[in-house]
Amino acid sequence: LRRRFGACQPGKSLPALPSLPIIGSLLSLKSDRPPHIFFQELQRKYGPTYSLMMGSHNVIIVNSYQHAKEVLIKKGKTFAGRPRTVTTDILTRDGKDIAFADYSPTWRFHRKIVHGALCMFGEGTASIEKIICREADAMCETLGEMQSLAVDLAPELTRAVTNVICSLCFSSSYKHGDKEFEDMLDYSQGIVDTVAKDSLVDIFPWLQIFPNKDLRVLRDCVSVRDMLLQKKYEEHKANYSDNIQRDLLDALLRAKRSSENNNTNTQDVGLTDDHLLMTVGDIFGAGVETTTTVLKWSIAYLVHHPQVQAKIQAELDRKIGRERHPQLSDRGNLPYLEATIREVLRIRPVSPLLIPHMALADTSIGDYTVKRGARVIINLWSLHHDQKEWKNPDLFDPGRFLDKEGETVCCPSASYLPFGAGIRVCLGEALAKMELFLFLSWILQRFTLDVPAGHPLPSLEGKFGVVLQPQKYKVLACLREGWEKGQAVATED
Ligand code: HEM
Ligand code: PLO
Repeated sequence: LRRRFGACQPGKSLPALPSLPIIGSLLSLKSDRPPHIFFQELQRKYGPTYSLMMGSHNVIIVNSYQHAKEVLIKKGKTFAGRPRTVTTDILTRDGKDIAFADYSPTWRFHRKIVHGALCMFGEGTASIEKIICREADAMCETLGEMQSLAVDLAPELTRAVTNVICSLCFSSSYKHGDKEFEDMLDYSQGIVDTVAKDSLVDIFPWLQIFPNKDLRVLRDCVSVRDMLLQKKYEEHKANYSDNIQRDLLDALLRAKRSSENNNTNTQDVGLTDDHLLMTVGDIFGAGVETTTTVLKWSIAYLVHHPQVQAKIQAELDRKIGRERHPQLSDRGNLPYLEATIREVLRIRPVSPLLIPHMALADTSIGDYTVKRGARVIINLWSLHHDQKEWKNPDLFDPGRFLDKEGETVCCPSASYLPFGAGIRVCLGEALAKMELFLFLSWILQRFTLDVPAGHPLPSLEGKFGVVLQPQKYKVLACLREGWEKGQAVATED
């Protein structure tokens, strides 16, 4: 019968970790190592793709780029689902956002609106460049005031990045010392520390009935965040006009109003207040935490590798000089800086396990059978540290992303997906790349970053969570020699 209907051969079963009823493979998963490194090590015993049980859920771990691309690109639609978990449900009012929402018409619709709104500000349009440069300028001013002091740059980097996304989402920004900004820093760190860490409640939802400190912190932080989002939403509703679209929230409001006017059932596409709030919440949260994290990693690596910093500065001096500030159109002219950003995204991926995917139908990965409902974790850490693909993968070497002459940026391996790929690819890739380029070029044109005397070098060990964050560290930002005299003139609006 199978032959007659041309059905494919039944596939092989995936190598599997031992598993017990109820607890699944929990006993084999006990490790002091963070999950991305532990999953990478398990390859030695089970091969690059294997399965395990988290409670009653079948989870497939993919450690090779061949299988990763099959999941994300070739069979992208089949694997576009997202599993629901206790913690992400708390964050997103049961999956009413984009990143943690399952594949559905509502998800597609919201993704499309946000994509359209981000393109409106996107590359090529002057507005986004102006916004980022305004923040870069303010940040450099503040760094100048902190000269020769050992400082944690994180709050200033976060404020600059937050103001960019705040301008895009809400047309607002924060001043130094703003109380709302301080509250935002606190709740966001609380969320990063507790959400989607594959903690026990996500594996065994029934554990919610017991008091759980992490879950309490998460609920408290989410409620502070929701109040802030609600406030922005009310302000926008009060000042809304069909004729002007100021920002992303206006774009969402316009879509909601136009479907109401056309008598479409707004519930069908999920244009409820909850969906709108959770969608901006996603973009705001992703916009702040990811880019800030990469800037922190970049500075940590630059302090470890002063020769890389000097090479970027030489390139900046040669191609831009000191009479003007870097701008987006310089991007193609600064290959060493571009290669450094790529190398930071390789060696410390923001999202080392991406966000879990879920099979929406019975399918396969390579020769292996995969059942509908299986969760698939792409271990980006393994892809980016694969010995077969990268020479000395643990070495920080921007040169690996340059051709022999050192003039053109290239990608030496296909095992590189810092933003994911396929229909769930990152929505903010273009924005993040513009920000990283502009912030780093502005800082390095003017300052040299160093370890303060008596302080240790920044730790390069990441803190695993929904984003892989560096630990806190202090640096010295010293104005470069001669900068005071040859200071770039502020660009006219
Ligand atoms: C998803 C990386 C910045 C918005 C993702 C994913 C990765 C990623 C790996 C998951 C893909 C998957 O599950 O297959 C990064 C990196 C960034 C960055 C490395 C910075 C360097 C941003 C920014 C925004 C953003 C600035 C917002 C403007 C999103 C959204 C999703 C996402 C909404 C969910 C997409 C979906 O599930 O359909 N990102 N991201 N990201 N990112 Fe980013
Ligand atoms: C960061 C903390 C915020 O308070 C809420 C938030 C929303 C969207 C999340 C983001 C957090 C972390 C990074 C995520 C992003 C969606 C896509 C992005 C997971 C939890 C990545 C890198 O995949």
